[in-house]
Amino acid sequence: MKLYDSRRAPNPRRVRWAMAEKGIDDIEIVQVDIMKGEHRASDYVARAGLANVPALELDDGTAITESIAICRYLESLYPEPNLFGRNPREMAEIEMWIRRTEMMLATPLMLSVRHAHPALAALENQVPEVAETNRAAAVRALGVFDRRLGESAFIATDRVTMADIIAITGIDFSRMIQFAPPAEFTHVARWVAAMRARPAAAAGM
Ligand SMILES: N[C@@H](CCC(=O)N[C@@H](CS)C(=O)NCC(=O)O)C(=O)O
Repeated sequence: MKLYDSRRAPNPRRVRWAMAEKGIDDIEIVQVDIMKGEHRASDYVARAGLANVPALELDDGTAITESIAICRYLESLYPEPNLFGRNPREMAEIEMWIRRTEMMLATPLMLSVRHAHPALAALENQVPEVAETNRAAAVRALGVFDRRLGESAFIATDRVTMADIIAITGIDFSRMIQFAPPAEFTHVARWVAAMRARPAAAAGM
């Protein structure tokens, strides 16, 4: 298998983080420089199916190009430590928090960076209002996560799951625009520190 990766991008980092949690070190990593437009080259798009990273190319040539789908595939090959749930209830709860972290937090943070950071004008037709609206949406979402983290060690349950990886990689990416969760969200602050202290946090920094 080959993982098409881009070091500074947040979505490939989700996969590297999940691989690090699971101790997976036998996948070839191929760097794709999105700032140079390598992901838009016709041979890459033909392989991956989309001008996006990450992409996991299987030995039979199949490409999986969504970060969460890649992580699910890896979980089926390397079930422990478990990131997606071990029984129906856990699987549903983790899926709920995966969707919330992606839609309420990671996507707004990604849009606020893409529409505000000067370097990303190469990839995005930047609209300042989009950056501001999404930054405010991310702050509102952090209020929801703060309440949740007041009652749970990690976002979905009492251990790290894919939901935590999605959230922290989004938050870390937003440091590019000097974004930080507001200090009033003390439970988020405790969880951010715990996530950043994990050995897997080194994946992609
Ligand atoms: N939903 C996809 C998103 C993939 C994505 O947007 N990747 C970014 C890098 S983090 C990308 O390839 N951007 C290229 C571009 O915007 O041209 C996933 O989770 O894998």
